[in-house]
Amino acid sequence: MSEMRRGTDLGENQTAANFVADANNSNIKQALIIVDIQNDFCPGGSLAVTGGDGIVELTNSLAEQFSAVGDLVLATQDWHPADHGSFASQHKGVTVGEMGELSGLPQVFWPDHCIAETQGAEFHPNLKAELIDVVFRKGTDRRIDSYSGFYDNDHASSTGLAEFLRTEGVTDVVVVGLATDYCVLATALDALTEGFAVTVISDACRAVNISPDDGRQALKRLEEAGVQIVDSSRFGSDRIVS
Ligand code: VGL
Ligand code: ZN
Repeated sequence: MSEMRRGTDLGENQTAANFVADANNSNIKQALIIVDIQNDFCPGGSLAVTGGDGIVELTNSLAEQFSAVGDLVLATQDWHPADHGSFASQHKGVTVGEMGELSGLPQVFWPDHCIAETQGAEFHPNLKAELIDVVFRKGTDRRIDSYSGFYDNDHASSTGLAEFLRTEGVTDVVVVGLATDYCVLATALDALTEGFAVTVISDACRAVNISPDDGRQALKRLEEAGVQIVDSSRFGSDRIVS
């Protein structure tokens, strides 16, 4: 597998154009995973991430690049029942942002958000949804939270994303979206565990930052785990980097 993935390393002297060419001329098959770019995570939403809408244009241009060369564009969608156990509103005396436990796991209690079939759960209106090949919904079981696009937080139930990627012959995934410190983090870590080569495009993500450094810490954790963290200026078919 490591042989197959060598071309994913964007070396010092390699151009981003080469990177894309390599990806298209070898056994590497890439998929873009757009994590939770939904109204509730954008300004005006119930769990608004600062600047959450600021990644939409960059995400669209990445999706266009992937789509143009026949690579898959996938998205995850946080999709909760109205009585989801991660909502502070479901627990007596619990306030938003407080830590507690859900299904025996540590849990941050959130404002009600991304309730299935509501406007808050819809993708940001400027996200080019027509470029998305398949959407994977998560967080549908009220008893447990699901930050990762692959598994619930207890890893007991799968969304089918890993199986789908393998069926499609995908070797490398590129992750962008909201939020860096929760769903991007969990999705990228699970992707690694599932054996994919993983890149996170840092400027195409935004963090909740309950603590001001959470986003930065998440990227550090990802890098230490083996995820390639890159800026979009070093990732793209139409840019030359030195
Ligand atoms: C998310 C908190 C709760 C996320 C989802 O998409 O990062 N964060 N639900
Ligand atoms: Zn959620």
